[in-house]
Amino acid sequence: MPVGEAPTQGWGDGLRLIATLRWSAGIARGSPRPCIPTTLPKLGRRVIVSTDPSDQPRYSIAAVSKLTGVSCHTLRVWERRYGFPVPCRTPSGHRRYPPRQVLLIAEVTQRTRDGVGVAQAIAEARRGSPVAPEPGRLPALGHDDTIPRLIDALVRAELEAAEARFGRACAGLGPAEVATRVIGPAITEAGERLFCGSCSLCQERLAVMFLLRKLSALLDEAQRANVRPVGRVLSLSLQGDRHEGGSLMLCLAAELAGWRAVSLGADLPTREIQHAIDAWSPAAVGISLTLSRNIRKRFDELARLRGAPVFVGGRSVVNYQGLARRCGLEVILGPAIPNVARFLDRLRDRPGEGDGTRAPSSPRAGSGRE
Ligand code: B12
Repeated sequence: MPVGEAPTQGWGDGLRLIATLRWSAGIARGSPRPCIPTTLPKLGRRVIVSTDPSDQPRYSIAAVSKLTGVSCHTLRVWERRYGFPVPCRTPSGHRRYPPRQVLLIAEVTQRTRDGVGVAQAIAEARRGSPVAPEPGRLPALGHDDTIPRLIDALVRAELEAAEARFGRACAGLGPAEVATRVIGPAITEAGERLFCGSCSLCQERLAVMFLLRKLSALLDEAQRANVRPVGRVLSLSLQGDRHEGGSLMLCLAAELAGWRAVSLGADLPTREIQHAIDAWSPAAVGISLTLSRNIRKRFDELARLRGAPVFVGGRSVVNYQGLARRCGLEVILGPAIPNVARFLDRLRDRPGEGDGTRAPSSPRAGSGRE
């Protein structure tokens, strides 16, 4: 893709902003990627990205939250607790973050996902140098070049090489680790390459499809090993959301925890969830939320479901926790593995559940609005 010619979609641009800033701030790990768009659409407007990324506070807390995936609440807590990030204030007192702060927040988030503690990651961001993960916490394999080399092979469609690299990356890892330390980060890497223009859509698709197949294979294996499941858990993503990765992760998490995951795939109309509950009496329904489009409408629909507790998680849930809870949904934050297992363990201990029998047949509590 020529420099400056951006795809038109919203959040891809956010990621590209971060990639751009990483490049222009000169703090990228490894070699800079060939993506230096000069204009970016931001929340519907075109804005010029300065060559000095530390200037011009322009992003509201909500925009930063959407760009980085860190909730507004967490940004305020970090500010209070660690003195980071340090936004400017408008005359009316609203926070405004300069692009460089957005980059640093994204760096901190990435490092925490890699197993570094928040305080440490913030100290590192301030110093501009990486630190080792806390002892006992597993880093993503992305610290070395295993994941990038796997994606290199995939975007070149060298499938035998990709198989070999995937096999090496997974050596000695259990299924949960393969999913969380290899497949998840590799899908993210492929997505980042697309959005910063260093690979094309067909290359990203090839890589993502390869990795989703690996995730499905792990799921098959986990299902075969799980011979006496505790109860059924439905897994899906909602109508309008075609992302399957989160719901497959959810299935894997459930199977590894001893439950039978019934995968209903992506883009499922809510009325079908009700049919599935009526037909198969699951102990719970798990929903992976990647997009926040129409989220209020969807939550209102979910509030009317009867017959099984509904839990939601995924990247879009973070800013809609209150609304979700008011709609009677259970909110699970963080990665599907291990958090789904923790939730299901608690569910097993509730009377009348965990054996596939139904929860009380009442609608979910108040479908309030945010
Ligand atoms: C692959 C992909 C696609 C593929 C999906 C193919 C498929 N068969 O699944 C396709 C091409 C269809 C696609 C389309 C679009 N995509 Co897309 N896509 C991605 C990509 C690259 C990977 C998503 C993925 O599978 N990740 C792997 C899974 C395992 O990770 P995950 O979903 O984050 O799940 C983790 C956690 O969130 C959590 N989790 C997930 N679910 C649950 C549930 C529970 C209960 C719990 C506890 C935890 C949990 O656990 C997982 C880790 O263990 C991401 C970029 C990225 N870096 O992630 C963009 C991304 C998700 N897509 C995005 C967008 C904007 C789109 C499009 C709108 C683009 C467009 N303009 O067309 C469309 C929307 C289409 C639609 N209607 O759904 C944005 C979403 C931003 C947002 N939240 O608003 C992203 C983040 C890219 C970006 N940075 O801009 N996409």
